[in-house]
Amino acid sequence: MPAKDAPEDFGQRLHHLREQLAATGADAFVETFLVNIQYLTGFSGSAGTLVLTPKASVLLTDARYTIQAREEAKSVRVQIVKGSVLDTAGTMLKRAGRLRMAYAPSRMSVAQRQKLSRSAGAGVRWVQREGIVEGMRSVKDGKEIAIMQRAIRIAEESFTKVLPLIRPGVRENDLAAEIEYRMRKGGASGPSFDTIVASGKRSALPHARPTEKCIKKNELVVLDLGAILRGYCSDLTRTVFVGRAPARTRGWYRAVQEAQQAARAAVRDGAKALAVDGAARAVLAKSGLGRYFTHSTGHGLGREVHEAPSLSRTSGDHLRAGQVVTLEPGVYVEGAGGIRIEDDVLVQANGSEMLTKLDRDLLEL
Ligand SMILES: [Mn+2]
Repeated sequence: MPAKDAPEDFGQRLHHLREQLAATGADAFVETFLVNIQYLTGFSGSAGTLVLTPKASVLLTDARYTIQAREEAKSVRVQIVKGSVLDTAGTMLKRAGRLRMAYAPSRMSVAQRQKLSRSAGAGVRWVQREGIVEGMRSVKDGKEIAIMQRAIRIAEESFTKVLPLIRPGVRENDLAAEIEYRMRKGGASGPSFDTIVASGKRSALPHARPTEKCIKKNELVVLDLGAILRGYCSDLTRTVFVGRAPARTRGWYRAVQEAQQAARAAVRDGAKALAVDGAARAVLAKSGLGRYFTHSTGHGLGREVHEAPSLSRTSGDHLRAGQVVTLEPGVYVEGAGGIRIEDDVLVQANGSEMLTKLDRDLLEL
């Protein structure tokens, strides 16, 4: 089968992971974070532990997943465990001899770690290795990007279908429900996060939850939505005005739009993520809106709706070709309202490709 038509190459991912572990002086690895396990093996169950020793790659799970694990995780040995998965994993490590065992402290609970080391015994030396799988995940291959483009399309189509419903008298909750229903009907397995519909003064809350509040004339409405397709997330925000927007609101909108354009112009392989954030921030500062931009410019997008890299003021990340990041500057003025425009962008060698195709000019409904 030619590579580009092949399903996700889990064997290749495991091989790549082993190379990276070796480069950091580790010869074994344990993963309990399910998102990483699915990326590495294809297994989509809700319980499991992946163990890599110098000689074996083993997915341990329980009897609920006997059939599913063998169907999904073909590049590893599947072991169905009757008792405690972690105890069994630890015992397996004990038998494997002396190991330098890498694990990511941010992805493993203290209780999991204690259970593993208790049954693994003194022959295993535990070494902390943060972000190895997340680093691999952040750079997408063509197949992953194609799936993400479809996830974006589902969100865009849902937004477009719901647009005629945004009118005075409609509740925020109803719009959020309609958006999520449309995404499901469009093929999504679910929303990437709880859909945000925030109107009027509530639009100044960047992460508002939809409420029973009815939309009124002459209000801003922020809609932030995303679809999950085959495990990959999209993330999209549009802000609309119900009625004719006053000059001040148009000015804010234009500034946010320009901030997003400036951020996009800074996106390319090798760019400092904080420089992308800085480009957006500089535009808003110049418009006198700097203090109303209260969050970071964007984040990586993939199997998690927020993943590496971080496009923030303090980020130490460098962008790499193949990463998909959001660009989502905003202004939030207490008592008045908020505006955010969010699109998903693919980092390329000399620039970027805008994956979101939806128009981003101010919509007056
Ligand atoms: Mn986002």
